[in-house]
Amino acid sequence: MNDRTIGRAGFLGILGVGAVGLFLAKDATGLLDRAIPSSLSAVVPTSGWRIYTVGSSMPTYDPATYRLDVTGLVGSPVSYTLADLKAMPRAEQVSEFHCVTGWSVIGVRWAGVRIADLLAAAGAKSNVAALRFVSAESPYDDSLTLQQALLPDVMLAYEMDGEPISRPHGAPVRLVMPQMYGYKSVKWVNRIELGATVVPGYWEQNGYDADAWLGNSNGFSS
Ligand SMILES: Nc1nc2c(c(=O)[nH]1)N[C@H]1C(S)=C(S)[C@@H](COP(=O)(O)O)O[C@H]1N2
Ligand SMILES: [Mo]
Repeated sequence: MNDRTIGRAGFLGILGVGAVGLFLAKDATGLLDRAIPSSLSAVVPTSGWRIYTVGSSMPTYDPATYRLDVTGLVGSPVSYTLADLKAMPRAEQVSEFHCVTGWSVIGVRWAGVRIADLLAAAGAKSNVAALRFVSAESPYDDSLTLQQALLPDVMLAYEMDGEPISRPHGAPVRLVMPQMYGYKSVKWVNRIELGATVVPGYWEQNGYDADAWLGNSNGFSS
């Protein structure tokens, strides 16, 4: 098993070794210690991306066939190409990314579409209270409340560090939710379902908190 194809067992396995890693981390990552919430610094064993999937292969982006469908509480379902998404107001940010297993990446540059702009374009109904982000990598999905999705640093990103999002990182679009653990940041998003209630996501069905706030959810103890 390697990080590129790490699955559910790998995720849970890494949780097991996290406690060992933290003893190495304390002195080695002074920079990280300062950059992340102090409650997190003790459990950061490394820095740098690890590529996660729950399936055995990564979805392939084909510009000719890719669509982002917005369904549910919307006037009528809409379907966007990547070009359509890029024609919406462009947002940029630099944010941190923290996986619940203990690794972090700071200073990630993202560009993409704010959820508010997407909802406006799609004609979302006023009774939308939750958004379910569905991955082309079945069965991965996760949801946010409307309030969470409208936080100013949440976006549907199509660029990372100045380049189109690569296939391992979720091409062509992934969710970015920096204030929650990485499992909320669904890769290879191809459908957003607008609903009235939050639907428990892939990892929530495995015991993780739906409200996966950094340092304030069950990520450490489970
Ligand atoms: N489709 C999909 N999205 C996913 C995951 C996954 O396995 N499949 N893993 C999540 C987790 S647990 C983390 S920490 C991040 C990791 O992002 P990266 O693979 O770009 O490093 O993606 C999240 N989004
Ligand atoms: Mo994660």
